[in-house]
Amino acid sequence: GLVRKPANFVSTISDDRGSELSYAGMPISEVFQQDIGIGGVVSLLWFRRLLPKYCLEFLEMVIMLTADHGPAVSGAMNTIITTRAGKDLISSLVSGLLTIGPRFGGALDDSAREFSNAFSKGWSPREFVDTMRKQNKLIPGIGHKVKSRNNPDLRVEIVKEFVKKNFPESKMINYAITVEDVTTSKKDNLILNVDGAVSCAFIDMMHSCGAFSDEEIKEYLANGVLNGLFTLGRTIGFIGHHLDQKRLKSGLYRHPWDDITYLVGEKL
Ligand code: Q5B
Repeated sequence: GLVRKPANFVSTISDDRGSELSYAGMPISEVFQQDIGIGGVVSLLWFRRLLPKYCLEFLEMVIMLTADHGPAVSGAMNTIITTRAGKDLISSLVSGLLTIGPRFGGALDDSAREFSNAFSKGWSPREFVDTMRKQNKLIPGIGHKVKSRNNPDLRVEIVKEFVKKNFPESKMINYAITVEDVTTSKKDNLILNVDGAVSCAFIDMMHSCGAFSDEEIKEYLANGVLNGLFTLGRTIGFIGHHLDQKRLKSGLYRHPWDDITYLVGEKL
């Protein structure tokens, strides 16, 4: 009889073979009939299930509020410089995306891990801060170059407000806020930043919505879903910066000599 050739790939999120494309089993026509939005599409393609409405709104809100933070941040700078060097959209975008990491925009996964670990061990905020200091580690999700207690990051306020209004549970973000009390008592800019607020709120969302087992939550976090969310949002802004520079017909950028300290040949 016929021997079926074993498949080289397994895929579980979408299917384009029939008359209608489907996302996690939901036909594309229904995606629009049910008006599930970008949050719903992320929910289907990343989690293979349609999460409750407030979760979809949360995902969409995060994409909206991480979309851009001006031209001065690392990633936008890289994109702008690459565009001005004459490169195409994809190259400029990728050059910006490659800056997303532990210090800029990509602290979400580490933040989720460290805050969850501290919370599950029952550490007081002070114990958490002291333990991290002893280990010579900065707390991911804490600190900002320009935002501070006196110049609060409104994006973080929006996240906190949303969680308070819509989530059945908010243990992790509440814990993070108490950690922020300890860190800002040392230095005004050691606030809970956008990476930290989103990551802790996201953990609260996953635990409280009833759609995930503890194992699944661990796996999604370990697999980088949170930095993925920031990357998804910020892609909108980086493309915007590329198009902006093209529109402005900006020429090649060269950094001014007087903004570089040259120690060439000097004893350092
Ligand atoms: N100290 C963000 O540093 C920054 C501490 C800390 C304990 C901390 C720093 C940091 C963790 C990574 C993180 C995401 C590099 C930031 C983002 C998106 C963005 C960006 C935008 C957007 C800022 C001065 C003193 C030292 C340090 C202590 C600093 N951070 N202690 N835990 N986390 N955070 N990244 O101001 O005693 O004087 O030696 O790495 O969460 O990327 O808008 O720009 O949307 O695009 O340069 O918002 O906090 O301070 O490193 O000179 O430290 O504070 O130990 O203490 P700064 P440093 P001491 S959101």
